[in-house]
Amino acid sequence: MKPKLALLLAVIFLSAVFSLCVAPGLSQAGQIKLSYANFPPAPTFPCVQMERWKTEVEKRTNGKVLVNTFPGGTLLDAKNMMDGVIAGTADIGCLSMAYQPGRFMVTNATALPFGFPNATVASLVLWDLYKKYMPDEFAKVKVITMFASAPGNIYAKVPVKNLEDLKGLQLRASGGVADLVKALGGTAVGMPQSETPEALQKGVVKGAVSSLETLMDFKYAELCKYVTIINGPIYPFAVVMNMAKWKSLPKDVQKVMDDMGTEQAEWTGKYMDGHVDKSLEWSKKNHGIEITELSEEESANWNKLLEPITGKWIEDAKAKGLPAEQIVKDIKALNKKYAGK
Ligand code: DTR
Repeated sequence: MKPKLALLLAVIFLSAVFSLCVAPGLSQAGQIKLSYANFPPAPTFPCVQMERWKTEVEKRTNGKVLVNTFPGGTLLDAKNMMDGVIAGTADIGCLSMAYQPGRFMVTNATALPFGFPNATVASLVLWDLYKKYMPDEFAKVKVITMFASAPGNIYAKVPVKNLEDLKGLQLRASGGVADLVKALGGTAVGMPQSETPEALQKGVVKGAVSSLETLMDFKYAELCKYVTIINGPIYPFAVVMNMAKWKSLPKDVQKVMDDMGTEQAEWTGKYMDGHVDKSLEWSKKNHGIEITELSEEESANWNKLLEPITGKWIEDAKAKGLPAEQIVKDIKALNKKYAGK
């Protein structure tokens, strides 16, 4: 064999051996890979918090854990998130409890009209509530963290300045927010956030009630020029991990994740609150949205209509054997505690 050819063959052989044995060893020896599914598009806040968690976990475990993220419903979508994680289709998943209000009764109590001032406070309240009650509906998974959207407000293709404007108006809303729309005389159309852009485009709904960062992140401000500030209910979210996967993790990795629960809830709330402000600026500047603040009198009328909602939830929750009044009391007390900080 010619020396040049022999050298070439040796190089090919050695690089094959390196890539088969050594290279994977460098990046993968003992490395734990976790898949993390999310339902809305990558730039939206549930996915931004997912990327932040991924980065922090990878850093704090010194690369022992690698998290592969799947935004935009590419692995699991909004409605099969919980069951998909239980089944192990994804190791981790982020879900909005409002899309299955009967299933997540305790944590969805945070979507009653409590008047949370912002997402940071609501997220900390939700996380504490979960830790106190550890509700059965999460028994099959490990809960990594919880967080909330900012308070929901109305945005629509038509102005909503009073209850008359709201009568029969089709607004996209789920869970506790849907109860609010119904109580005010509007027509609530339930669907995940990820299906809302098409529904607005096609005119299936005339607007929606959700946190206002969506005006920018989903470009709703292009279609919905009218915003009515009601400081309505939040949407609660949970990040859950397949239980068998959790149990298979080394103790030091579990500790990193457990230590991040509260921090991640607060980080997400703060990110969300800052993002709402940016979104409003962007929407005013680029799409000339009109913002309506209700008069005190109008506001009082609206609030009266909302009063029965909590009573009805208490009845339903009691029928399911839950300490409903105590849960409501706890949420109010926690709201005070964190809002006062
Ligand atoms: N579950 C929610 C809350 C929400 C607010 N912003 C976003 C962005 C992406 C997904 C969900 C959300 C809702 O359905 O409105």
